[in-house]
Amino acid sequence: MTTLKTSRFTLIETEVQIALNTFATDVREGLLSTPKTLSCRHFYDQRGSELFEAICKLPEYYLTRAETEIITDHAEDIAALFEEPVSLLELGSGSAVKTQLIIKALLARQPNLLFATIDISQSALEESALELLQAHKDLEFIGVAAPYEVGLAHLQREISEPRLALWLGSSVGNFHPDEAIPFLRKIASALSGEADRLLIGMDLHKDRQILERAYDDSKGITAAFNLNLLYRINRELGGRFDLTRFVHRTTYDENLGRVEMHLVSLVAQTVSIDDLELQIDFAAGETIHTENSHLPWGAHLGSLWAHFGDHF
Ligand code: AVI
Repeated sequence: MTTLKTSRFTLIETEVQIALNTFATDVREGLLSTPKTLSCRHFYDQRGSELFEAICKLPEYYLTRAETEIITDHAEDIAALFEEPVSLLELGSGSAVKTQLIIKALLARQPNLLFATIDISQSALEESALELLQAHKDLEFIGVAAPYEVGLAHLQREISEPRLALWLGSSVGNFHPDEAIPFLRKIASALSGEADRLLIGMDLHKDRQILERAYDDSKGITAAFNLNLLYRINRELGGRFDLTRFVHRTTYDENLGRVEMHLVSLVAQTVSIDDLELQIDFAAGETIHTENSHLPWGAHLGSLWAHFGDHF
């Protein structure tokens, strides 16, 4: 573990994070499997993170706007849930407007605030720290560059109760419900204090048209975000994907209750990835499945409450 500390800023890089730089391994496994897949967690290199920021500002991508409205209306009520000064913890890097609304509401009730955030990307943590520390002089920032589970275990020891954890943006939707429940259990056991709370953003069912537009916008930004995975393979692994021979496709699967993103090969082709010494064959119309965004959380809320009602 490496720790970098100045007066209001601590950055912790865990060994597990270093070991988890698995882009090459995941690309090999995903493109050799049937059907072909690439994990959505590899979207977020520098360019991918910029494109995601742009997606969040699109008129079609209602999620960010809806969540910001809810938090704007309720930030003070959320802060008022705590009788004592609280520490804030976020899964994902907390530079966004939504986090700042909560920070402001908490700082209106307590003299200073410890804000800890877990993100796999060290550069996202550094950018977030810069923005937040400049905006709030009474804030102390701890960034943990780690997968969520590792970061949570670490912060559970380091940060005393009461804690308010944020998991926003419907990120839980990128998990299959079978994976989400065990992960939520881990969060619950890390935040086991009587006064600890979790604020989580979950999307609900919408009309097919609204959903498909949200993930296939008219400016083509989501398409660029999806195709960036192939650019990333070209840049980082010596891939030879011709980007004019793949297109972005979004479908809403009503039975599975999820929006799927795919990259479709327009022609039969073989693509080399030099650094991996791989040749990948694609049939015309064959897809690489890159992301699921699950929506049936409305239906699951009852059972979630039964599991976690005592904690959240
Ligand atoms: C980060 N995650 C919750 C987004 C989502 O809606 O699934 C990622 C995204 N993919 C396409 N647009 C946005």
